Amino acid sequence: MGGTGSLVIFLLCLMFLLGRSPSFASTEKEKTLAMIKPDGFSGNYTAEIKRVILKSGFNILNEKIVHLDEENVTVFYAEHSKRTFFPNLVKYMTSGPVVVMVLEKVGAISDWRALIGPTDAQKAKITHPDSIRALCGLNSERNCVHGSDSPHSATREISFFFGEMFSSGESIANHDEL
Ligand code: FUP
Repeated sequence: MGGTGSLVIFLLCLMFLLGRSPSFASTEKEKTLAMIKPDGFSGNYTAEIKRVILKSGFNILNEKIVHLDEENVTVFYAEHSKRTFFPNLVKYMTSGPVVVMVLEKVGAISDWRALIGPTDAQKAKITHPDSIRALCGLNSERNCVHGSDSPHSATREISFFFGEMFSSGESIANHDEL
């Protein structure tokens, strides 16, 4: 067998040993949690944001409107609970209803993060003018939308909203104006 044949066999063995199949792994659909925060919802940005979502090739698998309380926000943003901005974040996130959606597509997590833009909406308006946060966010606190930042967060956040906890959330299908 020639050098090329040996190389192919070596690479196949390596892929097998690593338990990977590059040609399939990158085409697997992924789910992420998207949220339209209180200012996005009350500012009537929901329809526009959903248009962008669908135009960008995501499927919206599930969606509903919920009004978070302080305990919900404390659990959802647990990693930030010791930060100085946390009390304001709780106030803002409980100030009105939010829309939560499960989005699905290949590369959903990073694609949705790219669409929403940087955390600080003020910076987004300069560096990412086409992003959703540039469209409807105000600053690093009131930044209009949320997106899971990793597969682990996506699993946790989807189950947070679409597990038992918020089974009483209103289906968005009841809101024709959206
Ligand atoms: P992101 O992943 O882009 O939502 O950003 P972070 O996880 O860093 O922050 C989560 C949320 O904390 C932000 F969406 C808003 C809030 N926050 C503030 O209020 N002030 C800050 O300086 C940073 C974040």
